[in-house]
Amino acid sequence: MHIDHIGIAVSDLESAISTYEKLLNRTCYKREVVAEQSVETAFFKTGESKVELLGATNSESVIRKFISKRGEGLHHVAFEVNNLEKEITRLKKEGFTLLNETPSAGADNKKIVFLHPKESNGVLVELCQTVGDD
Ligand code: CMX
Repeated sequence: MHIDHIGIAVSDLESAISTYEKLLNRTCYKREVVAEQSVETAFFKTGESKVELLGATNSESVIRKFISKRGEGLHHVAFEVNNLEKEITRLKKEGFTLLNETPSAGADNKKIVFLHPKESNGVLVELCQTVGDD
């Protein structure tokens, strides 16, 4: 396992991309809408991990809700795993509640599940696996 990406909730994706291009001194290499999550993502490579900017695509988006409650900022940490199904079984045995037990489609060719932040010390945790890596 390693940190695949950190997700940062932003209210204006265009402006945040410009800020992070300056900050990281590199261009955003991919933008992708994840319709199922009502988010638009923008990715930056930072070594073996990535920074994922997250903008809301509609008023029902969890990103919109998050920003209105807590403001912009760190939204989640995503760990890449080798076998998502095995990890789901292991974590359930450990007493964690998965927000979705059936992996859903994430950005960047990943299948993903989330753990509620209340069960991981206030941090929303995403587990992801590259589709085709099983
Ligand atoms: N990090 C830390 N705490 C969070 C949080 C986050 N990202 N999102 C919500 N919370 C906190 C809230 O502040 C709130 O805390 P209090 O009870 O102390 O006020 C509590 O969790 C409940 O929050 P809520 O606003 O009532 O929101 P919900 O319970 O309706 O939803 C969550 C929270 C995590 C279940 C929901 O946002 C979710 O399903 N997230 C997973 C999906 C997601 O985030 N997708 C976007 C990423 C897309 C991608 O990377 O592909």
